[in-house]
Amino acid sequence: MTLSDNMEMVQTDRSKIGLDPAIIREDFPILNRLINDVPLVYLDSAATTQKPQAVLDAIDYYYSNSNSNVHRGLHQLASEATDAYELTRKKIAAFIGAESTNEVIFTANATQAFNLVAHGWARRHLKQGDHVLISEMEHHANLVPWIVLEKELGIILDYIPFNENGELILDDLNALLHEQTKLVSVTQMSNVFGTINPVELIIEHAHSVGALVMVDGAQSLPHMPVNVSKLDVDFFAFSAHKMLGPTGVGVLYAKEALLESMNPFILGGEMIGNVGFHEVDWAELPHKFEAGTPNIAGVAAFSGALDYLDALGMENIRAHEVEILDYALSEFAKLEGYKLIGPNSSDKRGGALTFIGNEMLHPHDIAQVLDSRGVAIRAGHHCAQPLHKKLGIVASARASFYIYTSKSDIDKFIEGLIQTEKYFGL
Ligand code: C6P
Repeated sequence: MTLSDNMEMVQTDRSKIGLDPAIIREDFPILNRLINDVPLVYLDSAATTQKPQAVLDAIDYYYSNSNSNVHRGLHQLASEATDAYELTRKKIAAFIGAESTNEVIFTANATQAFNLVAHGWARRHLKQGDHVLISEMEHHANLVPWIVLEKELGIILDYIPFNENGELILDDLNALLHEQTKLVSVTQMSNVFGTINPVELIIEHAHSVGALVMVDGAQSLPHMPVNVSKLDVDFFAFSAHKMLGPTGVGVLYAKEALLESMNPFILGGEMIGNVGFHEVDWAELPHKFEAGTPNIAGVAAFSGALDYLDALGMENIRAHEVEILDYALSEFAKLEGYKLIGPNSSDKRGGALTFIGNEMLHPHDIAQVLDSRGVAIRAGHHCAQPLHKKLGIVASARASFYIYTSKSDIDKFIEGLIQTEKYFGL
């Protein structure tokens, strides 16, 4: 049996699971852990999701049976490793609705995908005075590369503002978009507010002035159906580790013609066509953008994650998270000492509940008390400092959900928040 066969087997097994968190949890060994002598309640899936046994097995299977380098060797192991690597590319193309596997570029993470566009596309095609439009709620991955280009290339960075509910203010979109706007780059789901942004509308408006659009799918793709061809998006970035896959694997989707027009970002082996002592040309797509030995085991194992998500169905995943979020929002609303950040209804929000306590209670303190009760949440600026600065705070606390999150997890989280206030005498 080859690694590819093993992946097909994984798919068959996963098709039986249904979307019952109690059953799903059985596939995630780490969820059996005790933290501080109590069962782990993992509410930090927006940072990274836990991995099902299928993905753990795939990593083990790859190293135990097919470990080799890709696209290089002529021996059996090299061809198995290459097949597994390329099979994942095919599955990703189908999962996101790309027209061709040439449009799926493996990177180390979503962050590297943004850097690839900033270096490979923007440095080649933008000049001083061109505008790039992003939003005030962007993660640093979709912010820092543009700030650097503003300083180095003289581009002008404009911002779509957000309102008091953490929603984008799109009334002035037509004024923000003009002939000098060459790129719009926005998140489909905020990692802080959880807001689901109307990227379809933004794409339509941006294209009408000739601007390209990059969408940050790091938080959206794991939680809802996305089809890049239907969206007509030009660039789309995401990370495998936020959707059951291993760390160290990300993807840049881009339309093929754009990739053809871009400079490679990382230079070296595998991405070349011909090299002389003083000249070089590039390999065909997608290899032009994949220099050096990639994370083969991670890519191969990501296949198992995609199968798992496919078997559950992305519509069902979204429906489950809406149910969990509705329950969490209604329980949270009964608490007096905490304030929700972002939209308060699940039709505008993904599976993340972000909040602050009163001024006596730092988000780090909340996270620490919850941790002592086995509840893992994230506290900090979540790599979105400008967003927090606009809110006049330095940090917030965030509980984020996924397919294995149950209402009983939410009960323990809410009980933890009540106990936190008692602990600090509030
Ligand atoms: N957000 C969070 O806890 P990387 O680190 O490259 O895999 O993903 C970057 C990234 C880009 N965009 C959005 C919207 C994100 O949420 C993230 C990662 C994590 O919110 C870690 S800061």
